[in-house]
Amino acid sequence: MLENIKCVIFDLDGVVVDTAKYHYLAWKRLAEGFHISFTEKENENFKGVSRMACMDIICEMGNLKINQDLKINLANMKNEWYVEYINTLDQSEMFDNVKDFILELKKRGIKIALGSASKNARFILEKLEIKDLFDTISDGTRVKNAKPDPEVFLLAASDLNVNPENCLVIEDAKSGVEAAYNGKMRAIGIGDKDHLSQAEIVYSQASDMIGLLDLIKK
Ligand code: B16
Ligand code: MG
Repeated sequence: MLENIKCVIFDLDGVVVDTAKYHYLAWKRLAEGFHISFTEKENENFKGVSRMACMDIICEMGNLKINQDLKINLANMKNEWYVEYINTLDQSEMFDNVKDFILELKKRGIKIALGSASKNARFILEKLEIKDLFDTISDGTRVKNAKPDPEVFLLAASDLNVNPENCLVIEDAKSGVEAAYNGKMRAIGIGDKDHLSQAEIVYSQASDMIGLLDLIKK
């Protein structure tokens, strides 16, 4: 049983929508411009990781010695491509059951928050036409410290005046699960059981989170 849950905090990429494939295409385009091979395997390390931290990984992979200004320009370029790719995003790309799950939680009086590293989170929620379902949006535009630092989740809890121990985080990234625990919150994982072994429950697919309705108690 998941008792005393007053707020559910959703990660975005990998939990609400599969934007990872678009991040992948944009990073791949940048990496291959520097003759760095970039496959879905490398992309796994980019999930839940902030844009500039991803840029640092690209530099390490290609042994690129470039200054901070150029790094920022390249990360901006990647973002322009990414935004171009997600420009046609719509509700059909949301994971199944997520909207119904949110609606049912709201009916039960449980607060809904977003806790995402992305600076494009609001744009994506607007595209998916679900922005208004969120009681607060804590994202990469509002925090300094990347997951596993709990800042993004603690900010959501403080926006809603809910104690961290009454928050349940749903995350697809290991660093996100760690961030939840670092913030004294509870955590559910979406993805690979071995990779997310710290989480209280791990569902292999986002659509399975609907099963939490039988377990969550306010
Ligand atoms: P942006 P999440 C994360 O979203 C993505 O998983 C990660 O791949 C991306 O680099 C990061 O957002 C920053 O995104 O470039 O749009 O600011 O999983 O925390 O919702
Ligand atoms: Mg994620």
